[in-house]
Amino acid sequence: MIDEIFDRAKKSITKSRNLKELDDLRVKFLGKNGEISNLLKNLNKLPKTKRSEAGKSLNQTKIIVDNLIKERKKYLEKLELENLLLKESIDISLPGRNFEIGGLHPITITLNRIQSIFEKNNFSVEIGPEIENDFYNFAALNIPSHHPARGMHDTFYFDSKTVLRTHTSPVQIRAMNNNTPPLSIISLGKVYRCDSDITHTPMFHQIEGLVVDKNINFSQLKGLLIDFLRSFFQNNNLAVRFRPSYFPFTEPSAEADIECVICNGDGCRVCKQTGWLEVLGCGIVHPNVLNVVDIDAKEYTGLAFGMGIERLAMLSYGVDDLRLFFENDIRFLRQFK
Ligand code: 2U9
Repeated sequence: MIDEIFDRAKKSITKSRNLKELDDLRVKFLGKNGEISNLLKNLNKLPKTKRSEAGKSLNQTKIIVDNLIKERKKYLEKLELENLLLKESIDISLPGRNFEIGGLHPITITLNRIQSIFEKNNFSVEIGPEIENDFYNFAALNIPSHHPARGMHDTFYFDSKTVLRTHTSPVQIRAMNNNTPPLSIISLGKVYRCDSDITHTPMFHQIEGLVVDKNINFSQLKGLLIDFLRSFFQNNNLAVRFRPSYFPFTEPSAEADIECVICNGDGCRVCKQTGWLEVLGCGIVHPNVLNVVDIDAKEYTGLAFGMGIERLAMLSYGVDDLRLFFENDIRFLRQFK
């Protein structure tokens, strides 16, 4: 009987295919109610003379079956680990999953392009704080309180003296305070105005330039700006015209138009059938502004200009809706890579 059990146990242990099957066999043969354990329990039913020998042989069989199970367990564990490793292995020779490389925002690209054109002409870049005080944002720029020109700038106030800068001009005041002329600088960055509709956003980007030197005049300012506009719009024959204008910080002041880059001056929706597009403002720095920074306005002249980056980006890329720059729809941005 014990031999028959042993044979069956051995065969089924050798045939077991996984740890679960093997454990079932352990319970079947060696468990509390297993076949071998039951025989051991029933030893007392044998005649006394046979009990000892049968007990010995049963115990030996039990040990052998236990060892067979342990060996098989080791083997099956190894097999299961190998299968797992095989299943989890990755083919490192497969090509990687593509990921999209980001690009610069069109406003950043435009800022960088403008900056590099001015840097080639020996302008250096100044940056300054976006939170300004009344003095730097207004008073130093010939815009005292209650001056009607304050109405030109819809200002975000923190308190009666602290504002979000409405232009980058305060940066140039600081630069004149910290340097002695001659100087050629540009300031660029974010500016804020409390204004929001289809053509205005509460935050936009500006670039302003300032040249302070002796014996310079409006002709040089015009030449500088015409060269810049032709370089930026990549057209050496681009027509540019200057119209008189008013800014509190420059006198005389002008605005510059270029021939419409959409219709080449023929008249279209973008240029409102005029053939011209306004692109910047400029002028000779007002003597009051030079006086504030202790520069003698009789000896020195300041040439100043300013432009909105979003407008230049729209015209150079043919974008007809300002809001596209702020929505950051990836399908729009992807086109500028
Ligand atoms: C100092 C003195 C003078 C900067 C200037 C403009 C004219 C101008 C506008 C263009 C479009 C602002 O972004 S916009 O709305 N700017 O028209 N800016 S002259 O004049 C200065 C700057 C600093 C010390």
